[in-house]
Amino acid sequence: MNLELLPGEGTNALSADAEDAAHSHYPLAVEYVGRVPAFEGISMIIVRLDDAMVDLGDVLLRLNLHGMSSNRVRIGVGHVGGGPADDQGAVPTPAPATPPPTPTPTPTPTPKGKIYYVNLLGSDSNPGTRALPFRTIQHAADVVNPGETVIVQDGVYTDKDGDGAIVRLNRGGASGSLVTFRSEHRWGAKLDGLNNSAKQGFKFTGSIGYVRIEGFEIYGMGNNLGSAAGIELYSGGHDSETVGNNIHDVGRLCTSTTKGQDGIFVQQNNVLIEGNIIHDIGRYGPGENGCSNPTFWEHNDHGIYIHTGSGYDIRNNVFYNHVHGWAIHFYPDPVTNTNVFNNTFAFGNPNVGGTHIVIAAALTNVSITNNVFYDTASTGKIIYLSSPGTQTNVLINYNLARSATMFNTTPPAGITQSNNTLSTDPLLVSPTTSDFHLTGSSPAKDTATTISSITKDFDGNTRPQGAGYDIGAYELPH
Ligand SMILES: [Ca+2]
Ligand SMILES: [Ca+2]
Repeated sequence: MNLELLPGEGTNALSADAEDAAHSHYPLAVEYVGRVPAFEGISMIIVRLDDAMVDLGDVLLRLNLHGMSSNRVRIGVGHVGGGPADDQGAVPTPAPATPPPTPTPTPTPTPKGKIYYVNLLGSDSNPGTRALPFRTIQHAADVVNPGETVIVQDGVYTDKDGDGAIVRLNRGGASGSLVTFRSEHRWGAKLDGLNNSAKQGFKFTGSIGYVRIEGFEIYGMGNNLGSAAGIELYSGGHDSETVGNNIHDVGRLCTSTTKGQDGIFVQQNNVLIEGNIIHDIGRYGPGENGCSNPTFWEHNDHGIYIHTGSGYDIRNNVFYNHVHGWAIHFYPDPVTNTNVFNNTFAFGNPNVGGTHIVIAAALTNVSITNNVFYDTASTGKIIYLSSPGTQTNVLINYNLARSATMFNTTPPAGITQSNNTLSTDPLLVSPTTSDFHLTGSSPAKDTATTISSITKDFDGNTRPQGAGYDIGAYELPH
């Protein structure tokens, strides 16, 4: 078809749907868009038919881009015939004089195996199809197998069985066959802890791993007497991925527990944390919402609490308002082989010198690179060193910060700083309203060091654009 995408747009700019004879509508995933070689201005699109579309006969299919829709085309699914009447004015598509060659698209990873659906109007005695979905994510978690996907449809999900976790993950995937839990629409499926009734949103158990958690809004967890987390990888969770989630308002209560209230708690190896937004974590301070005499409110609750482990890849995340702890907390045991790449941090902890990251553990082979640190003034620090122990091959480079000073104290040997730009406003769109995109004149534009493994930004736009990679979670233009 003939279409024009704006710079940076891809499949995310397109949507498709189909209608069957019963006038049921099916949203279709657009999996590929690309140019047809040798045919100027003609693009090819691949859409995935919905799982529920079994032997429907004819359906009418259309594509939508920039608020416009194509004419609908008739295709047969399972068999030819039947289907809704043609749209008014429809004419048969003439065969092209020269059939275009069939291009070979870039393969898109597709879910292997079965897809289950969860919907607030479903039932856990259903088979979990789109037509007959489950009611609880927990039930899906109790039956899912390696390589299978759970699609959670829009709505607010709570801890129905009252065991403290909204979803207790008992069954994992395997190498090359992740179990995937995905919100059908980004942040449309919400895990609500109901004002600190639940302690965890997703809680890994046993020694399972290889699970991907994608696109959820997770909030409201808290624990007056112990720890709480939006996603907890304490027991289990190795080789897992948390991608594109909005995790906020965890531990918003008055407590004196020593235990952390965290966005993500992790002590498992090989974990990808990408494209999440994590904000407003932690307990009330004195006088906040009537809270009197809390303890540990200055620095116990964190965006990502890394207890120990190896192989963390923390990239393209946005952190803000971590004022009762740090956006990233390395404590207490060793962490190795970890990258903190292209994140945006805003509003460091005013109780600990305005810092965003604490290093209170021995780190080996850790890079903190291409991050934006935004604060309202240049007086705060960026990284807090608290009895950090032996540091080995820790590289802090190509970061851009409003602050004038990287550390609260002289860093130990083993920490190398290079090419950081301090005392420089990153010129974000509107930090006070939580819009941390870059403005066109931002000094973050095109000044990152190239990390070619990072091909997208927080919004899913392709990196790089323009003359080079941008620092922080966002690439211009947006
Ligand atoms: Ca539960
Ligand atoms: Ca750029």
